[in-house]
Amino acid sequence: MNLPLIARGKVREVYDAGSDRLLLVASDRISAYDHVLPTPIPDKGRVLTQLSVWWFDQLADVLAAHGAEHHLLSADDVPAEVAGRAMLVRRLQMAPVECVARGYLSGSGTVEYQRNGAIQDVVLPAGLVEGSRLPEPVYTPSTKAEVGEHDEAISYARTVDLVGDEQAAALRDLTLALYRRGAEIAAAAEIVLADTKFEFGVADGGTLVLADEVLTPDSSRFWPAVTWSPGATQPSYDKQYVRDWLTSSGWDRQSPPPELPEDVVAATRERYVTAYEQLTGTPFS
Ligand code: Q0Q
Repeated sequence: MNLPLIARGKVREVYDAGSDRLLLVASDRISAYDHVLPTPIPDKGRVLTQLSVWWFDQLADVLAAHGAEHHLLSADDVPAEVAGRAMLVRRLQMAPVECVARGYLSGSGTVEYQRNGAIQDVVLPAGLVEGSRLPEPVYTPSTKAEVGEHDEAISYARTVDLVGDEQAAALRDLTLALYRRGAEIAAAAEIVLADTKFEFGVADGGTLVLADEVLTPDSSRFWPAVTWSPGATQPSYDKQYVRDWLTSSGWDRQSPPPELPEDVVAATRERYVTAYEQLTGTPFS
């Protein structure tokens, strides 16, 4: 593709598409335990791109109710070599805040809760365990780390320092509203949307614009509802086969990761396709 590369993440790239547009391209790469694995998952890029496209439509009324927009221009008008796995989007001034909403206690959130009885500046009731559903979804912003680094949790007050009172409140309120709608739709598809990360840009005049990928298994924790059981680490809807095989392979999580066996690749591809079909109610093609 002869577009200038602007940024390359673990599993995605951003290209300059000219006249204030970008091309977001999702690869078939998969990451686990902070490593990009050498074995691609066929169609992962297409499934996650088509899922974002579907979510932009599903969330349009929530965005409108908050005077916000989204950045998608087209998922069809893209170069043939990335057909189905690229989005032509509006180039935005990105807000310097990763907008995370959590509906369940997990990962770093659980560690922090066990230490402080709170997640960032939100005090939580006693007795919660790994996987517990939170009484209300919690907004836990972080700063954008350099590529390859981990995002750093920040307080709501810090977001006010970064973007001002009004935009900080708008980011929080919109993040929670979008998460609630997403969690509601996911629940109907027997998927627990445990948490998610949104990125927003700002259009001329200060309008918030939902950007990046949206409510995918790469930007969110998806758990199968049928196995949800607080008190232990929940199985990942999409990555559990990969994680379990990597653990069984004896990989030390430091050296370059091993190739995945075909059956793990096929089962993982099936998880992505099934998530798409369960959520959207339409066959993936
Ligand atoms: C923008 N990214 C993400 C990224 C590496 C994606 C820049 N509409 C936009 C967007 C979007 N989306 C971005 N910048 C300006 N306008 C998004 C984090 C990073 C690979 C893929 N980077």
